[in-house]
Amino acid sequence: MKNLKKQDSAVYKAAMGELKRQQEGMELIASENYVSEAVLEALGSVFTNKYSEGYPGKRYYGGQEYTDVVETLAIERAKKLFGAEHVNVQPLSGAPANMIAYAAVLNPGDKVLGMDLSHGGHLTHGHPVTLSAKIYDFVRYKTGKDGKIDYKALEEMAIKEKPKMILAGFSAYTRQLDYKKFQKIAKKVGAITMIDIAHIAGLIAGGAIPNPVPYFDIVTTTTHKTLRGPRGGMIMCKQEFAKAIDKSTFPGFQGGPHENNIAAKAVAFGEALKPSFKKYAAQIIKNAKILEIEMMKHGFKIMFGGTDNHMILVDVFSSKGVTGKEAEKILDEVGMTLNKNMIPDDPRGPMDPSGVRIGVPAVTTRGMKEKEIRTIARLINDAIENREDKKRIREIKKEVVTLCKKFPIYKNIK
Ligand code: DSN
Repeated sequence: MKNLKKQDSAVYKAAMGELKRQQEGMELIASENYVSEAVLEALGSVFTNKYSEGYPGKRYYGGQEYTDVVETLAIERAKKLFGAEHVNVQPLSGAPANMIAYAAVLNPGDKVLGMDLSHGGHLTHGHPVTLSAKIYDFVRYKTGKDGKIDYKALEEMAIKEKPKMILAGFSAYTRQLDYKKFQKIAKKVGAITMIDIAHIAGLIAGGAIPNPVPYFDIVTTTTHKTLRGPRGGMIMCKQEFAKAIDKSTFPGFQGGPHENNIAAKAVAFGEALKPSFKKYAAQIIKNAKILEIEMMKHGFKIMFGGTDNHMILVDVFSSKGVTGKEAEKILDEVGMTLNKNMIPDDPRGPMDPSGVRIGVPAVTTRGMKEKEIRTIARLINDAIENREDKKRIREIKKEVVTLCKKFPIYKNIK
């Protein structure tokens, strides 16, 4: 960053601070990851200067010979990764991708059956504080006593409510979804199927969990979580929805796509097509399972009966008498970053809930495996149990930094 350093020391200093934080900190936020330096270079490329409203071959402005190349590459690589019939790589992120998808097939007032937020769903799946909830009528399904989605209740609800869309997907649910059941229930009531795979896209691309794309009409995702690409969104769909999705993206919601971001998506998808990404995705699953087992050994209550993906949801309040907010803060102090999270039907509020969500995609990118995950579980437990002991907290922080330095990232950035 030599030009930045010379020209704008304030921004340079902040960027270097963030770099150090990422290098020396243990990133356990389930939705975060470290992109490759090639992805960073594409993001910082001159594509950021270009307006390219429209789609490859059908743009509104001239000078598109290279934007068409990168956007087509991103589309073709995504099609290959997910076996999708149609792909739109222009959505700026996950929340806009979901709004674009709803608007493509729904009318104001239409009913959508989506997952309850405290049971692992997502804000953009119709939480009352969002615009989508003001436009569409969301009704919610939940998990059952065994921690898994209660598909029987979901079916009964679908029959009663007759939604225009059944929406699958989550940001904190940890079990494998039964794609066929969603498809069967939707067929029974004549609903469109949509799934938001933002969290699990990389696991699907790497073949570590089953691919929902054949079973759903519309599939939205972000590209920056397990998929390890730049911050952005994407929509895949069956051919019959292609026109509606493209029109809803542009000109419906967005103007000029961010082609630097699309170039970086193409690079990330190229990486995900390599055999090494399969190994990465498989290791994420192994690491999350070990984390679940180790955390249980340390006396933590794991929600949903365990994990089949990249994260666990832990009820720290009933396990250790510490709230999610307090746990997040104490772990921040030792350099372990995660987020407080509601547990199903949480008796506490969203700003200070009972749980924390812990994900392993970022530490797995660093190369951490089973042995390090055991250490991570021990350090989390140590920090929470010794939260009043300032000396012990300082020692844990040192251990965290030492472990992170053994698995360096971004060695060439300065
Ligand atoms: N903020 C992302 C997450 O943490 O799940 C998605 O909204």
